Amino acid sequence: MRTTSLLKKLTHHQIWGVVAILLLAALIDAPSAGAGVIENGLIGYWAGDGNANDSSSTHNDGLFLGNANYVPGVRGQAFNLNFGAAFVTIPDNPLYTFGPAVTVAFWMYGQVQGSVFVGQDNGPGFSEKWFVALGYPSVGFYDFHINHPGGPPQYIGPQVTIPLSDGWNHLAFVKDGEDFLFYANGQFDGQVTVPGVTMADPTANLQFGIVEQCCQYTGPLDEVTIHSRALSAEEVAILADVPEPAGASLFIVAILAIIALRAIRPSTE
Ligand SMILES: [Ca+2]
Ligand SMILES: [Ca+2]
Repeated sequence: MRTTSLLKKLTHHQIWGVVAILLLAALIDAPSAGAGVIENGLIGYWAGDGNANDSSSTHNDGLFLGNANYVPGVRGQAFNLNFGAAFVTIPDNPLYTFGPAVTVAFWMYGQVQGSVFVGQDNGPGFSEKWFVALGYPSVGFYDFHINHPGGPPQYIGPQVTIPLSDGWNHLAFVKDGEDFLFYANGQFDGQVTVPGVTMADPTANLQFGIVEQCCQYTGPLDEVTIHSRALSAEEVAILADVPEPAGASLFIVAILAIIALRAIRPSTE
């Protein structure tokens, strides 16, 4: 065979050269541990990989209650909030007393409406609360809801114009002072300015999938991140970057290996 005859022609040095190039190629191609994560300002990161642990430096671990189970996610596993009473609950933390800026982002599934994904809610009516939602209370709109005792409740968000897929979608809700910016699948999808708005600081647990027994999101949720600053459009795009499938990585390594072998093929003398 051609490959066998080629290998016979290689010297020890050349074989070790090939090994070194293959290792280097694998190293370059391997996703880094922080792929898809922005560390700067990260105060909460729930990856949903078989537990409700917080992988950020805050380490504010939560609990997945009810009929909790996990399904394949965008990265590793995802929380499956699909069983009616299943939701994630995380103790309040001083770091959730946000300053003027905050970014809440996550992967959700399908084109759902009327769903609350992430929030803290002290109770009904004009209680202290905040949450991020889609299609609630208005179908087809984003909602960054903020409420302080005495109200009025603020439902902040433009119309969704970027079509969501039937599969995984990445959403990011950014508060940058009085400006609220909304992103779908890494793309900017509108902005609303609310003069004088201040972020709510509830004492209630942070929850995924439900607030006040209302507006439940009944689907998979993955890679929930909270940053204590406004992420840029470029950073949101990194969060929304879908990891390369392993097959594609192996393909790239194989191509590099073939190139390497051809490059050091001994000249016929
Ligand atoms: Ca995950
Ligand atoms: Ca609080």
